[in-house]
Amino acid sequence: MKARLYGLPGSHPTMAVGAMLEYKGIDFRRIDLVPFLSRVIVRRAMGLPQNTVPVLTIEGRRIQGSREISRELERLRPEPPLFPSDAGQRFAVEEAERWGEEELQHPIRQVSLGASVRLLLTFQNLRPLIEDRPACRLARRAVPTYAGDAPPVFPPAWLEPLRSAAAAR
Ligand SMILES: N[C@@H](CCC(=O)N[C@@H](CS)C(=O)NCC(=O)O)C(=O)O
Repeated sequence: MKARLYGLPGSHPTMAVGAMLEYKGIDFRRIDLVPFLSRVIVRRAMGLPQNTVPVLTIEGRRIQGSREISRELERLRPEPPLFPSDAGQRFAVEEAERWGEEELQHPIRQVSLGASVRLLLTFQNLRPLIEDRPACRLARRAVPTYAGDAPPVFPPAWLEPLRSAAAAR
């Protein structure tokens, strides 16, 4: 059984799906999409209902979302199990998974200030406009290396306000 895991650099739900695949012993290749372009690829080219990753292709199917993927993996390869067989325990695990996805996942994106700003620094378009700011120095100290280097994909009009602010500093 072979799989392809589409993600984004730094995506924690994609990391979680990678861990599920490793736990199940399923061979997979991880493909990191370019941020923002990923939305078009996932929605338009792959024809999926949401514009987000993780997306897994496996056994001729395309599955989107970490919780949907965990269930499909359990169906395709029951052993070793991701969910307990006891109904009460399974309910508790599913509830923990729901909480992690619905309530914890997004606030972590917001509170991890150093990591978020460090992610911003992986955009070639943005880097020269922001890297002299104290928040970026903090981000580089907190996260010295960060996987990913996004090519210049932003329309010039989006960058203009940042350019003017940088020139005024
Ligand atoms: N809640 C979803 C994750 C959805 C999500 O927000 N994915 C992010 C990456 S961690 C994404 O694709 N962001 C791209 C964008 O919003 O453009 C899950 O657990 O599968």
